[in-house]
Amino acid sequence: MRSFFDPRQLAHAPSREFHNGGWSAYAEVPARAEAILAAIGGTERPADHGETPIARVHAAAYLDYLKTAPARWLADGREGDVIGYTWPAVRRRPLRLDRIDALAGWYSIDAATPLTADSWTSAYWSVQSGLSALDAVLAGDRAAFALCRPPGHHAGADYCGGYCHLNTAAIVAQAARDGGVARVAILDIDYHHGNGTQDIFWTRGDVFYASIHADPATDYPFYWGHADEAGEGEGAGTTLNLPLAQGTTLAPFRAAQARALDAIAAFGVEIVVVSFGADTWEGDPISAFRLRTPDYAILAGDIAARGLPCVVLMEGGYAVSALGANVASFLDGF
Ligand code: SP5
Ligand code: ZN
Repeated sequence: MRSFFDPRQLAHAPSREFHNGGWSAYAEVPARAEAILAAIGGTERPADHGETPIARVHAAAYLDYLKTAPARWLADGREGDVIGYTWPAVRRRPLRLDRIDALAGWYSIDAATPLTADSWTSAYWSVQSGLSALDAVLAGDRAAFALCRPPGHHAGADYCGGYCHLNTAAIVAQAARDGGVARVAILDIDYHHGNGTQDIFWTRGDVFYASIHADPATDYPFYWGHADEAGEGEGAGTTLNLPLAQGTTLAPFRAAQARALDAIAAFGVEIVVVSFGADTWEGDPISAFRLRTPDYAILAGDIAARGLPCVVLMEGGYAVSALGANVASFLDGF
């Protein structure tokens, strides 16, 4: 399977994140990508598709914020990484302020996604890796892998969150649509609900979003991913949320994935974008499912057996010591 990665994806390295009432070391570290690279062998450098496919999904003002906020933060006398501390509960009115703290809250959903001067560059190349994997699949490959880092599925059209800045799964799905693919599905099997992806396609009838994740009653991102969220308008019925309890093992996860794949098959798609997180592993430091390393090959085999071309994108997975083996197991399963 062809795999894509650009070394510029390593540059983004915030020092810390704020969650559960205190500071922790940032979990989404560059060493994650290095561990995956060591386990899967060679990757190719992605082609540069420019900003046009990114701007098909993300708001221009948000892209400008990602590029300029770190310098503005320092110019305004702050230290370290850009991080918000106050958020508009509902964004009813347009943003009318130009203060960096207001921007940081406006364009984020949490305090666990700090921006550094390198965040834009790393996120940009993470997207390019995803788009190059799509190119391989559009050219006829059955599956291709993008070692996306930073990840993407928590990022919405105009906000970052959950270690994500640009939503590569959404950008790849939109690029497939723009390339003539009539119907696309996104299968999200990261431990966390992909609230950003869901939000981007919430009212869209051409992109199906199915997610298996920890019940938002117990896990981030809390406000999204409940079983009754199914899309609205033209998107009514094109979102499928399958939350599972902490402690979930292979059998119930596999059954939920079969349900998601049945729904995707019924929708009649030509391409599946897989948002793959290895934070479902039993030893993940911030998660609580109990999948084992060989389980990933079984889950990937079930996906491949459906016979649909797959663009596999890396999302989460924070146990660096096991991450390479877990990703290799998943890719071997194809
Ligand atoms: C892409 C992805 O996997 N993003 C995950 C973002 C999760 N951020 C919030 C982490 C909250 C961790 N709570 C840990 C409890 C450990 N006992
Ligand atoms: Zn996750």
